[in-house]
Amino acid sequence: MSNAIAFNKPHGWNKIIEQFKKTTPVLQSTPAKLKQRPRYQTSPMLHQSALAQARSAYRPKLPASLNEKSTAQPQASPDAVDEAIRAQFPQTYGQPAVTFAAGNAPVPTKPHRAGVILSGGPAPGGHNVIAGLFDALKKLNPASTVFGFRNGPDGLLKNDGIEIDSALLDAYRNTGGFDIIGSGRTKLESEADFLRALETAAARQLTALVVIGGDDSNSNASKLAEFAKSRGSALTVVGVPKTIDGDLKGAGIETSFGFDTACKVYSDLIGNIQRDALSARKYWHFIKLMGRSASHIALECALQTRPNITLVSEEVAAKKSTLGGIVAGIADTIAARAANGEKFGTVLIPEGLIEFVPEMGSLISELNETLAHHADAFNAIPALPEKRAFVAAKLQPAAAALYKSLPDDIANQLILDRDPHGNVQVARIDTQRLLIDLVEARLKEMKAAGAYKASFAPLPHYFGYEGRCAAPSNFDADYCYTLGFTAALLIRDGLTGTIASVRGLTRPASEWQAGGVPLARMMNIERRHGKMVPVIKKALVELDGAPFREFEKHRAAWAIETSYAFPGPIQYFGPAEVCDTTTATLRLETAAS
Ligand code: FBP
Repeated sequence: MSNAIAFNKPHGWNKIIEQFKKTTPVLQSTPAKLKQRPRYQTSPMLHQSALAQARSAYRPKLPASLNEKSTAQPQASPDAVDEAIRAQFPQTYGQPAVTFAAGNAPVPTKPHRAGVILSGGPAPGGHNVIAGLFDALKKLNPASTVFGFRNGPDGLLKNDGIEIDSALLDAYRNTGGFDIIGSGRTKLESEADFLRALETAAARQLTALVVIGGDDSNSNASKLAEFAKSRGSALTVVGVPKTIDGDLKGAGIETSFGFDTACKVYSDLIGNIQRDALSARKYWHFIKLMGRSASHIALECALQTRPNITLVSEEVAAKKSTLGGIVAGIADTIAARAANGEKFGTVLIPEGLIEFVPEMGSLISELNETLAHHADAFNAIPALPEKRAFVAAKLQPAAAALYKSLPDDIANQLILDRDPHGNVQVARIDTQRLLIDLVEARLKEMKAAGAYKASFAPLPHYFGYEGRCAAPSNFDADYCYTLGFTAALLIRDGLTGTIASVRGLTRPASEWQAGGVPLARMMNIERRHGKMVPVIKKALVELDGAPFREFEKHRAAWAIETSYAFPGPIQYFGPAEVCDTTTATLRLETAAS
């Protein structure tokens, strides 16, 4: 067994780096700059509660077939071949998916130096992915090391990070958050980024890179793997499916980590609010839930808590619903409940709703265009009402009418809250307040027409950050540790361009099946910023899928009757049916498959 790491292939990294340094002066000075950087400080360990102390001793469960002796069994490849994707991923597309089966002999493994990145928004369990990776690599060869890049892909590009040792890691086992090394949203997507990444890998003598991220980060991990391989690099790039949004799934990925915990936290809060609504009997709670695009979180929380109304963005888009239609539907339910003496209720609103309402989508793209083309004139106008009037005058009549019908604060948000590319920041729009204002106006009209007699006392809420860094549920703690352990075996076997996959997740953890799926197989060609590019398709809520159909069966009754469920807080200690059961989404999808 050789400890040497081979970087000296004829077309290997050294050559790439030398070439790149010649053309990119900034890189030549990177090492000197790095020396001046202060040492990375980890979060101070503040007071640890009794629960946190007990939780740090939790030993995540692993599948019985998964340990350092497990061997990779290739799976049959699907018959259908996507030629367009294969052409873009000639090195990694044809690889088989693998499942790890129990083995009984140690597998000789060279010491690995694995880099790890946490990419995008935090999700509960990220620290356990690193713990699983670290523990497995050490079991495979105690001389292996794990290097964490700070603040996401940026750390890789800047060669900024720390070696993760067991003392550091032990303070983070089973905790929420990504703070062990931080996360970030820098994208690793251009050829220059990939060259820079390979330079860092060479400088750190990395044999592997683990990218813990969502659909975009894993798409880019796939491209980096392909790029590295096509240039003779031995770097093994492995992905891990992360996002509370639950929209990275398919092709052997049953769910992304973090979705389980985040939905349980939000459902606990919604249940508490519903108990309050039922007690005080006077408020309508409009609750926006995170999930940038897909409505999986809202749908899962609906299945857990049975609120009166849940909007599902994908259905809104499919039915081409208008804002007016959505508002009328909510107002009618409020009136019907009031007629039954129930002047209270709950409405769940997915964060991405606005973009899925076709007329709002058109308005937003017209606003983006207008603001881009008339930036100077717009910026020169001092007062907000005039700014709104200026913009409205430039819109097509339908978009202008919709824009003028919006409450002032939302109309202001649409023109002021813009991202670095100048686009409207749709996720920041207070949809819960927008709906409250519009519903209030509609109820006034209904009152005037004698169709509604009660009073309406609405309260807005937004749940997102409350759940993203929660201490992982047992499910996420176990799933993440298993994903990390699996990533280590994929590294051991040099399976670059694969994503760690764990299947059978509704069964006890001991029965889960771990393996890897080629990332290129999850790709499809999509238009992004005017160009056709290969990306992992975002998994939106399927209207013919089992979770939505289950919701559809009950929603009419939940709207009028009061059928609230109160799931309560996540339990970490107790019987498996209380502590380890995962989401309704996963259970329903699995039962239907
Ligand atoms: P990821 O897809 O990166 O996991 O992020 C999920 C998310 O929590 C979304 O639900 C939300 O829209 C977004 O992050 C908010 O992130 P930020 O605070 O960076 O705007």
